[in-house]
Amino acid sequence: MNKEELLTEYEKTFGEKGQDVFFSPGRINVIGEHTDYNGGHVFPAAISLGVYGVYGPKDDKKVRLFSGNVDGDIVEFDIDDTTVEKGDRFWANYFKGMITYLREKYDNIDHGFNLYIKANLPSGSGLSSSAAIEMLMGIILKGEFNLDVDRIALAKMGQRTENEFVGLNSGIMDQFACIMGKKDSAIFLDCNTLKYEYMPLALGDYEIIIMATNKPHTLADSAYNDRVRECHDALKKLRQKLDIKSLGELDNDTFDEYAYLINDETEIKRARHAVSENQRTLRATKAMKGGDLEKLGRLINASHISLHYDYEVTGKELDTLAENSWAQPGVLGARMIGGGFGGSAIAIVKKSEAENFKKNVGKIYRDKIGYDASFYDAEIIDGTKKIN
Ligand code: GAF
Repeated sequence: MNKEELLTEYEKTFGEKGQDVFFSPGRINVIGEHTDYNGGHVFPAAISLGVYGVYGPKDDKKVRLFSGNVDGDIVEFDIDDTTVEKGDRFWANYFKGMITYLREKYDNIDHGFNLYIKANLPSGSGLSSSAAIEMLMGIILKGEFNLDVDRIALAKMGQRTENEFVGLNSGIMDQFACIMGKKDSAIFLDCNTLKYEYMPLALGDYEIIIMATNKPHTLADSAYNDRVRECHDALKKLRQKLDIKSLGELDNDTFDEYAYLINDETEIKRARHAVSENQRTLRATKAMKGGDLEKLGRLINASHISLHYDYEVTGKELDTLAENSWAQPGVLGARMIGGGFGGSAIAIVKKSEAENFKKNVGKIYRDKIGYDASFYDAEIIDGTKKIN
């Protein structure tokens, strides 16, 4: 959608003219899955699929939200209302959390607004529409009220919104990627220290293809929180003998030597993934820097294997996409991304094979799963910003 169309939609919805238009990207993650809340590394990038927002300030204290993607009414609440929303209004929590945490710090947020949002990425696609929305809200309020808040602080508030308003005990990767994204680069982020480095996604003759499973409903949130708890419990047991704060501090050999302390099959598998995935991420970014794309591809495949067998967050839709990608000509690597259970996968595919790839994997997926996957060639872009 272009800016004019979005402004027209705003006017139709609220009966007056909107002031500014923003875009907040979703994200992919090259490698480093379920490592963020384990104090490990991630390697995500912001993409050209995300959420638009049209903003208009109001004199009263009401926030009025309308989503062009959801079949529903305007959701309205007061800026000082901090209750968690349930049912049909649940999606307002992504905004409410951000407003609440910003108002805790800045007392000049004294009036409400109208906001029309429209996503060009499918919800539930595992491409972080929720983080995109949180960061959209953060950047809009930062601009409107001239807040002296930096982007990383906004990412932290987004994570807190997930944890406390949405009930997902997520790490910081998604918000960080959406708001700190840089054109044509991925972000190599240490989630323990929040030190980061931009690395050009120099893929030469290859491109990243996003594959959305379109799986309708998952119970991803409760299974996600189970994984967080299992890793936490494993860490507690390892700390009887190891002086560590997170699983991300361990290398594979040390984990191997001390895993006996965990003494629980599920927790051993979860922690083994957290440790090995972090180590893979370190190796993958080295491979990327050294231009060894084949190695990067193998590590991406290994990530999927570990997410399948040790972390058990893939499922038949994501496995069908990844495993059949591996078998296609011109593919360096493929894996699920995000929380898992549904959502999306990525494949690194030779540009000249891309159309063939989509056709072949698309057909296998439809035959096996019974409905279509969607394929996207997204661009890697800058983080959340106003559209001029
Ligand atoms: C979801 C979470 F929101 C992230 O914090 C991250 O843990 C990811 O799953 C898995 O790597 O997107």
